[in-house]
Amino acid sequence: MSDPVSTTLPETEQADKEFLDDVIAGLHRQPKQLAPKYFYDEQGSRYFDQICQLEEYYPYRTELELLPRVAKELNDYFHQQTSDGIHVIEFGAGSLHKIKPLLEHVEQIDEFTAIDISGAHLQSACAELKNYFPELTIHGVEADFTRPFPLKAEGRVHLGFFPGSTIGNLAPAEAVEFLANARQTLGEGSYMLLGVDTKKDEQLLHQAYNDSAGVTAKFNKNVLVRINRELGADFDLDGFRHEAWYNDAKGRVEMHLRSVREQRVTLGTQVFDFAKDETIHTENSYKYHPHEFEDLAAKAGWHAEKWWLADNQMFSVTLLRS
Ligand code: AVJ
Repeated sequence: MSDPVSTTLPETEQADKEFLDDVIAGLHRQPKQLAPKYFYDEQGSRYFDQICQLEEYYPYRTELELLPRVAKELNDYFHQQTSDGIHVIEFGAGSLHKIKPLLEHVEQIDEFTAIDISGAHLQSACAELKNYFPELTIHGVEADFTRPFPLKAEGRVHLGFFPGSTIGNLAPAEAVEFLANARQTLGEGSYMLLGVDTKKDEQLLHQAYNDSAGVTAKFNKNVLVRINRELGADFDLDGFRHEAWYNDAKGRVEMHLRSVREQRVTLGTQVFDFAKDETIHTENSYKYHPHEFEDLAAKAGWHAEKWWLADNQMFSVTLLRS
């Protein structure tokens, strides 16, 4: 009899094997957990785009409104610093909406590398961007952005770009490690521009991750849909409920999938038992005051050169210098 796990697994695909290994390891942990990067298959990336259009989800729109002001100031700043061309490297680039204000206002940018785990989504986003900015050299790289990658030193300015508070998915120690790796990758004399969500009223945070249309719930559950489809598991989607809350002590929003009853889930030869009310922890979204983030970046060797706060203080952008 064939093993249902290995038959659905293309052996050549390293990434699929890692997905399987991570899921098994995560579901054997106590408490159970899954990494948020696994939300983003084709459907998951679409759900995330829908979240960004929600009234309750303030981070996307607040940052997008702040970025033109940031970009205009950056343009002046870089003209003072250098006459070289700027190569922007975006980590976890998604649908490439955030880069547009930078490309519109920072005149020295002539090259753009977008790294994202969702390959097909990235390719179409890159093609669309090329229509808007035909002069720009664009590279799309399908990869987990937390892995170090080689970047050729060509005597030009490297500007890392990490918008959307994606850094909030990492625990503070992991964020320091990521920032230190990015500093290594980008090299001496480089810069990094990050969008960071701020600490704020708990009610607003709660609403942002518990939207009334239920899109965030679908996004959260999509990881189970994906595990069923790609790895052949038998999660009953009605057996789990979306939950998100602000953990004040840790300064983060947590997302979980809570088992509505006692149940057993099978994945190939693996069996996972869930108690009633047991959760799978699927995401952390850390929030930082600008000065807290400055301290975090300093631990990775970066100097916070400038920072901007939205008028309503709901979101911040920080420029780091190596
Ligand atoms: C893309 C990680 C920044 O944490 O707000 C949105 C993902 N999760 N709604 C966030 C997310 C639930 C988002 N990040």
